[in-house]
Amino acid sequence: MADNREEQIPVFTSLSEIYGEGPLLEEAVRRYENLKQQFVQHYGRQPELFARAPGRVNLIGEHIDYEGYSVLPMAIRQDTVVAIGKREEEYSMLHIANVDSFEFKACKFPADPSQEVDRDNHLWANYCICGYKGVFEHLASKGELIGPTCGLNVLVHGTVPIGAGLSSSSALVCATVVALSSLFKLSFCKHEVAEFSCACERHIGTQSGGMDQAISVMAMPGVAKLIGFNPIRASDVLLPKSGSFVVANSLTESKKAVTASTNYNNRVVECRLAAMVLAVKLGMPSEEACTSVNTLSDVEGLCVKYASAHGSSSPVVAVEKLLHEAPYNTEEIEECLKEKLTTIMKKSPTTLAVLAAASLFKLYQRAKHVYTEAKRVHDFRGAAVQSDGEESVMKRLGDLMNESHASCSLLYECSCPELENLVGICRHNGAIGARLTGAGWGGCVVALVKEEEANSFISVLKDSYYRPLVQSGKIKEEDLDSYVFASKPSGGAAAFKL
Ligand code: NG1
Repeated sequence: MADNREEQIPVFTSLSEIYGEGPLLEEAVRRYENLKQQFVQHYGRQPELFARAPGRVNLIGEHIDYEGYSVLPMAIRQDTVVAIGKREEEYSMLHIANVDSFEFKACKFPADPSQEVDRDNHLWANYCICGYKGVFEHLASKGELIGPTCGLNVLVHGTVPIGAGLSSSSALVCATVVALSSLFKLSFCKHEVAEFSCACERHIGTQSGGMDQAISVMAMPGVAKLIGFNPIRASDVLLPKSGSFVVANSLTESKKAVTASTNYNNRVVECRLAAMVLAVKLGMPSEEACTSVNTLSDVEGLCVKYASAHGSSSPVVAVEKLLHEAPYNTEEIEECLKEKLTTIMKKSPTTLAVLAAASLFKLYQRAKHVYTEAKRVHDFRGAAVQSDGEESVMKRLGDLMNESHASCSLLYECSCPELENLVGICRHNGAIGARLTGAGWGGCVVALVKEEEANSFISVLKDSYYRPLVQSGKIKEEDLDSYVFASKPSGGAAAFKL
């Protein structure tokens, strides 16, 4: 199982290294040429280099990366490309523009890496500033500095759908980081880039796990990756040849950064509260629980020990016996922890925002999801490598995807009516398994289908989910291929000096 964590981010001189041959390469050549021309029009000179980072589809392992558990995504061919060059004038400014200048307006920022990311004014280019800060913060953490900053010209073109659970945000952060690293001639290993790209994306205000940045940087063509954390590592997972993963966009945008305190960060905080309460119930002094327990993986050992006394090896036993299903209110949790939640969390403004927005916390449900989903990831990987016939392997993978979806929907409550509808349509039309993918509350589903049925499956989805939206004028027929597509694992982030 190859682990490429020590490799450096590649710098290619030919697009074929990533885009292969044939129509995909031809499309890429046109796209990069257009990016170059627009860069010249915009900034009056050629870009010095390009960097690209792919989006991803997570096959299984949802909302568990920030709890320290392994996940199983693959990179998709849709990516974000950044063209970059140093400015010759106004060299204290970063100019950041997008080829899609209607949707994503051009922005200017000071070339000061210590600037704060403005969380109250959510701009698309804030993700570039996260990447910019990340490079300098990482260098500073290693005791290295790259001298005076310089002004930069940046032009972006992305094909990863926005707010669709395919990680357009991390593709932009990682592409920015790779572009800057190459421009400043910094040689970082893949795992370093994955770690600090994850840390710097948190400047946006979400308490992200590291899955998206890790797969964007460490992906290899043709394989999905089992990504582990602390430290980040990635091993290959070969998927059954007779299966195809189809991604379908529910077209409900999930605005993760804007809804963080009620959705994404809320779940991160609920998991932390569940972990602390479990720790105390399992005998840890409350003071220690409040200071040293952050994630459910921190208390898994205690839960497993408890389970073994009850004839099981599953941490879920502790959840079922020690937590109650009814939501907890703040007072009950504070009584258990013998401390005010606002005091425990005082150093984290994003957590305080969650506490201000919620009064009830579903500790039982969230913890049960995390522990069962963590196990499903390993079961999925185990099933994928089994040799007892592709049909039965695919059935097992599909069942695990369905179980994952049920858990996301019922226990983690990160689905929405459009995703439920789409998952139902997938299953009624031959999907062996189908589930929401990514953070949820909108975005995409991923369905496993037989390779030979993928095209007809996609046609049926177009007819049943998308065509009514075309007829009502909400979407255009010519965009359908970007909303529903079969995906093979693509390669990871790279720089190009063309
Ligand atoms: P998306 O789907 O890109 O919003 C988010 C997190 C992941 C992971 C998934 C849920 C970021 C950058 N990504 O992904 O780390 O927690 O949700 O599994 O926040």
